[in-house]
Formats: sequence, structure tokens, C-alpha cells
Amino acid sequence: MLSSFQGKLARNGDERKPVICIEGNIASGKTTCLEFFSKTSDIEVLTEPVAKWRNVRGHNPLALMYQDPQRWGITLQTYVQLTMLDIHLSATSAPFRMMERSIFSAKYIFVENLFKSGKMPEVDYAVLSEWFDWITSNVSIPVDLIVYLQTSPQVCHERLKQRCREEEKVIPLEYLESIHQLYEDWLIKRTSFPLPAPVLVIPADHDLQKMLHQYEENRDKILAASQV
Ligand code: TTP
Ligand code: MG
Repeated sequence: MLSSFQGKLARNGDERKPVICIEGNIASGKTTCLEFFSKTSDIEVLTEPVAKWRNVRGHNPLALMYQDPQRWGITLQTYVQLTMLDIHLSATSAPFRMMERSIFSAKYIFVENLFKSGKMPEVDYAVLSEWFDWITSNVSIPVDLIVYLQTSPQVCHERLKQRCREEEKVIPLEYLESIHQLYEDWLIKRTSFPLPAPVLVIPADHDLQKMLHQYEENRDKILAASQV
């Protein structure tokens, strides 16, 4: 249910709880990070709806986009935008909320990448941008901390090949390099788009064991920073 908060639509009846978004390239380890923190009782984890992007009423917009981005990019990104908004507005019971990505990276990274690489017609980009601007002007989407899992595109490419998600077999290293560049411009150089929250960078090229250790080391920092 939505109510009005300072002139914007907002989640209903839920006192403001800190929201932490985990950001990073494809296969940077976001889901593993969320799984780690889901074991901490104070944090409620909201996972990314990739399953929905692979099956909406029997259709697979993710696969279609990789097959023909020019034709299907807007279809996937419209649906991604809707599902991310739904997650931002969903109710949680634990004191902290942690989610995989955000409506912001879907737009600033993925839509931007499709458009900049010439794979999205300008009219599609304009329509998606109008939707995004309307949503962010009229709906309250608070984010309190961004945790950026910073990787090298090569490492993500290796992990992607190991993971073997059917739709992603066509992803070349250059695609991950573009996504990486857009993330660096947004979260590190801060030259492209507005930051919705402060950023905590965690180097994420390491093996699983070291990553879990780093998450443990950063736990208090993440919880404290998101409460500011
Ligand atoms: P990711 O959001 O990167 O999720 P992941 O599970 O691959 O990452 P991790 O291993 O770090 O948990 O991407 C899921 C797929 O969706 C991937 O193929 C990229 C694609 N995608 C888009 O095409 N557009 C978008 O706006 C988003 C958010 C993802
Ligand atoms: Mg994931």
C-alpha cells in the first residue's frame, strides 16, 4: 500500500528503516554478499528478481535482449524498472533492508550502456528516461548506503563462464568493460549521474573465502554507515 510522504508516494505504515544497496558488475558477487548478510538477523535481504526477467507470463525478455538488444532492450528495461520499483516499495520486518542493485543502476548503468553503444533507439531511451524521471520525482525511493563490489571485468568474465547462465553465454569481455566503466564513472569518479547515497567500496576480485572474511570485517561499518 502506498501513502503520501512529503508530496511523494511512499511505502505505507512502515517507519523509515535503513536501506543498503549492493552494487557491482554482472557476476561481481552481489548475491553471495546478500546471502552472507541474510544470516545476520537484523538485516532483511531482498534479492534481485532475475527469475522474473527470465519468465514473464512464459516469455524470456532477458534472453530476447541478449539476442537482439536493438529490438528487445526497451522491453527488458521497462520490466526491470517495474520490478526494481516493486522491491524498493516492498514492506520488510527487520530493522535493516539490503537489496541487490537498485532502480538507479538499472537506469544509469544498463539503459545508459544500451543507448551509448548504439543498441537502443533514441526514442526508446527517451521513453524509458521519461518513466524514470516521473518515478523518481513522484515516488520516495530512499537509499542510505551503496556498497560497491569493485571488480575487474576479467574476473567477472571468468565467473560468468563458470556460472553458465544460458542467456549470458553471448556476453563478451567488452560488454563487462563498458558496464565497469559506467560504474566507475558513477560511483568512483562521480562524473556521470547523481549519487542517491554515500558509497562504501569493497574490493571484490578475491576468492570466496577472502570475500566472506571481508564481509564479516565490514559488517559493523555497513550497519553504522547506513544509519547516518
Ligand atoms: P546482475 O544484476 O548483475 O545479477 P547477477 O546475479 O548476475 O550478479 P551477481 O553474480 O553479482 O549476483 O545481472 C543479472 C542479469 O540481468 C545480467 O545478465 C545482466 C542483466 N541486466 C540487464 O540486462 N539490465 C538491467 O537493468 C539489469 C539490472 C540486469
Ligand atoms: Mg545475483
